[in-house]
Amino acid sequence: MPQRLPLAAPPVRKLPGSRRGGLPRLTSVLARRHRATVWLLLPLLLAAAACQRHTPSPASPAALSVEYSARGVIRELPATGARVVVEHDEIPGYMPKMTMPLEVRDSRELRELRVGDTITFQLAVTADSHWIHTLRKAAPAPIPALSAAAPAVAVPTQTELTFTNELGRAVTLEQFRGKALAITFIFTRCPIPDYCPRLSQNFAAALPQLAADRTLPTNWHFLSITIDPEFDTPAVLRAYGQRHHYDPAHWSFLTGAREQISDFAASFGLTLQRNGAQIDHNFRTVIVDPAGDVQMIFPISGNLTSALVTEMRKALQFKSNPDSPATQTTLP
Ligand SMILES: [Cu+2]
Repeated sequence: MPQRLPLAAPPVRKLPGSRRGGLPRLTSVLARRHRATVWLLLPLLLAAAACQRHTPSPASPAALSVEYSARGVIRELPATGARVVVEHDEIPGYMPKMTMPLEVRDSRELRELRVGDTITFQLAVTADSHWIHTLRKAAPAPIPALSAAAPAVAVPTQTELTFTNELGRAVTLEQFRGKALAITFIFTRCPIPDYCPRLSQNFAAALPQLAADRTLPTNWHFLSITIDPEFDTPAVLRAYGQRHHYDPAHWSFLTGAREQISDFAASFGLTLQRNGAQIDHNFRTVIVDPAGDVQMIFPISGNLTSALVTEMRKALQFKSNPDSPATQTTLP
């Protein structure tokens, strides 16, 4: 069974107000899985944070205890610094397959590499640190996307996930049921061109392509949800949308309670760390079909425009009515 769109916040933290309906049903494998990941990664994240405060000194050869050969796909490359996020295969004898930040001590090794590249590398582990070196590009990676074949999650029939859109109106995710959705998480102050600005450009470029296709049904919508809700008020979001020539009929910008948004984003594997006006974050663009099934999660930034258009077409043509073949053109 496919992963379903969690229309209500994962029950990690208490939200204000009452809870009704199916919300507790979302005591989901999904939420538990991500919490498990966070706990698993916590020592590494703390170590990474500690590393940013003082430059790690290269370990002396005597301190080197063990080296592993590994292979993985680059999921994030920092604009500066030398920490790379790699989704690596199992490293036998050391750790299972996972996505994690890894320190690269010689940042020149990152020069030729891009997000989505498959690499082989050496992982050096000493008693008190670990880093990677000898990064080599391997065979090209397939389209970078997480499989949506995650453990099944029941969709609550009631939702208390309420946002405010860029026009200042209250909206719930439930209102978008029956539409194919592309959901992404951004903040308007994000200064790194290849991060949030790129995600918004993806939507801005995909929107007219979908809108111009008269063979497509029109029950689709883009949602850009801010991870900086205190700053990104409806007015700020609206101005941001206008800068991206957004069409309110097909693209909404949502703000809301910070915890609720963080929890919702975390249910797709988005992690974020606030750092003054900046937010360190990874990327999730989620394609949801009209039935509420998560079809695809893109865990990267970069130019996803054509992949987005393709996935939205798929969601609309193949999944909006499972009994009907690809030619169906349901209009809302
Ligand atoms: Cu950003």
